[in-house]
Amino acid sequence: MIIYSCKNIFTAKEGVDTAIDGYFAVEDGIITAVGENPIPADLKEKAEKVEHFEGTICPGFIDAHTHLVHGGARENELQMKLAGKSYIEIHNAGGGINSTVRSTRETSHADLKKKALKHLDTMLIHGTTTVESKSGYGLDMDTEIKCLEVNKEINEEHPVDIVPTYMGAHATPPEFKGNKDGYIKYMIEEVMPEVKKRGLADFVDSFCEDEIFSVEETERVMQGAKDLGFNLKVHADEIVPFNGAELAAKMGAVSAEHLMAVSDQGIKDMAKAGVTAVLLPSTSFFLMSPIYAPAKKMIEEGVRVAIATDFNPGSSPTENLQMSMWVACFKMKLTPAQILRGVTLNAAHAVKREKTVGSIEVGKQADFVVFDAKNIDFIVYHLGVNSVSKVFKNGELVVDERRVVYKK
Ligand code: IZC
Ligand code: ZN
Repeated sequence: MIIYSCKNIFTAKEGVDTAIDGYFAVEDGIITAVGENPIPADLKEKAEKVEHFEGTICPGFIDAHTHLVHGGARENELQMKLAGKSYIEIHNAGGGINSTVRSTRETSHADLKKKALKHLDTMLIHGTTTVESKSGYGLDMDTEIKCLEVNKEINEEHPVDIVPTYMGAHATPPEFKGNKDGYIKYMIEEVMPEVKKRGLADFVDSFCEDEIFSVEETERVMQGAKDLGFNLKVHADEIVPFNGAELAAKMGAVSAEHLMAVSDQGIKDMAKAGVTAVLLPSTSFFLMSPIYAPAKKMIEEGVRVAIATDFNPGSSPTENLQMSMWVACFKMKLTPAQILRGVTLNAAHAVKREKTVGSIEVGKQADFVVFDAKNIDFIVYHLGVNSVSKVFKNGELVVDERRVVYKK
């Protein structure tokens, strides 16, 4: 058993919004004791060693919304964006999601895996120890399965834990052009049962948005997923108000994500149904939008709010969750404690892993990050640099001085 002590430990325990001057014990990768300093003498006696850290310790970050596995990149869209083209205009012109679908279909399993592992290392050195990863750039059976198999393999081979999500309802693929109903039927009757049979996804997500999937179409996808026993997520009210949050509440989704254009009724419904809001401030920033999800209002109304990167090649090409944290502070005006809760315990709820990760509490995985920061405010205040000094995953040191040190 090893005891770690630090003057500033943000445990993320429900209801505790300040850091403690404390310690925690780790045995076989699990947290077995947590408390305020001084360390009790009887516990200290049993420890192999006591390690003291300067700086600030937080639970490992959980990035609850990413499109990790994809081929290619879309930097070619930057000039179009600068010339004033909107996300949907680029999408309708054959760019956007469909351009990444083309590159993902063309990329081999081995190359997709190599690329995803590289992104995961970048996430890890910025403090992320659990990642939700959506498919949705294959759309056909073979490519969706290929991407989900990559998720499964990287989960086994890389220290970061992957929470896999099937997101066939991300766009309608070219082979179903003009036949969205046919595509929905294909997903429900063919792809989802195969994904379920192979145990390749915990969640099913859908892009409920004007010109993508209507509320009625999304509901059909969600119902199909629910009938097969999947947990639900939904991309809701990202670009225009669309009653996506209301749908999430009605369908009993675990989370509704984006919510830049959420309605007052949607917020109320989410609070009542216990739907976690996963907000993606770096996406507003990258889309050059002045609109950010009303995070403060949601918190006031009793909605659990998580913050994630939305890592994807089109609307948020960053693996760095600290980027989303800065924007959450300076654009959404969330406090450092609200933001840290949003990337730890609340994010754990968004992926249904709240029993095992997301806080420094007895019984949870010893996933934690040591920041080169004198308090929690400093983590969010120190802009544009990586404040992570060390990362521990299941009690093992995996990042030291901003470099990965786990055995590959
Ligand atoms: O590739 O544009 N919003 N899906 C929904 C995305 C953004 C990813 C993309
Ligand atoms: Zn997304």
